[in-house]
Amino acid sequence: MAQSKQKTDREMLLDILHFAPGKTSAEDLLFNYKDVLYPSTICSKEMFEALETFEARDDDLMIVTYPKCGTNWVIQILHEMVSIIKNQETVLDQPMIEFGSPQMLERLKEQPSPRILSTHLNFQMIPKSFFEKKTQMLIVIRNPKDAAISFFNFYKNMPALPTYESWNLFFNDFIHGNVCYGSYFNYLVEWNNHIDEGNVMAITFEDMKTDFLTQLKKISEFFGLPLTDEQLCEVERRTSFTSMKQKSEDTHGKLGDAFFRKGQIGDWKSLFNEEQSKEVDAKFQQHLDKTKLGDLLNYAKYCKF
Ligand code: PPS
Repeated sequence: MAQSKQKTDREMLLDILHFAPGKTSAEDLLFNYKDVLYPSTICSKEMFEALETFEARDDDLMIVTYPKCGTNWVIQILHEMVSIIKNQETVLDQPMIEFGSPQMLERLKEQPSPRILSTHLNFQMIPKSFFEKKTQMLIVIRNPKDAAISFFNFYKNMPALPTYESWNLFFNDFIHGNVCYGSYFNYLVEWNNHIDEGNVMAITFEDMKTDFLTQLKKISEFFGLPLTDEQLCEVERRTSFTSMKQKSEDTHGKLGDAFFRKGQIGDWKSLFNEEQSKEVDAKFQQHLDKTKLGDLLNYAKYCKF
């Protein structure tokens, strides 16, 4: 009898997210760790404690993002770059480092280099060994208004997250940091304080959308993945939104449409009212205006009605 293929840790976690017991209460689906909310189906205190002694490598390729800012896009880009360089298909088999059980971290130790790792954890929660080893870390940021809209839709379409009855209710939690992984603004402020330490580079979702090849070149140089212009064009083709959405059932199973929704800049204008827009403007002004990450976001261009 044909044996069914054993699922990877990543596939098992996608199943957990998809088959979560439906839209139960926020209390069931989220838990609080050090004053930040996390999805309880895939994150745990046990895992966060195990992560404190996680052993990073100096040749890991690490992606750090606040949710909904382009994580899966950049993961795919790095997979394509590494598979072109190694001249072999690489499999998307690695969940975010904070998902699942400590046994998954044990299995990660066996993975050959370069490991493509990612996390939504805030700066304080990132295992110290990444800084000790001077691992290259790429932070991908996106304007807060589109990130909020993307997050709202993700909550709606993800069985493992509570559903909000309205955008207004979600907005209220987003602006106060009462969503998974906490405050968008705290996340960026903390990283902004450390952006010049260690081997960190920041890029934006918006620059990737508007000047993709230049960003691909920056990413390949940052991670020391030398690619010809022709190979970069191949990566560009394989990681366009259309191409990734088409492959999403293979890469993300039944949750493909939840992860690859619209992939646009400016969708926030469809749901934000003027008052909400001004509230985000004020937060930006208070926390990020004239900071390195704030400047990189080009707020005036992407966040004004
Ligand atoms: S998650 O769940 O936090 O890991 O989500 P994340 O992958 O960080 O972000 C999801 C948003 O990124 C969009 N996306 C893309 N946009 C353009 N091109 C490509 N290739 C691409 N891949 C993913 C995805 O559609 C989500 O944004 P929205 O606005 O919801 O469409």
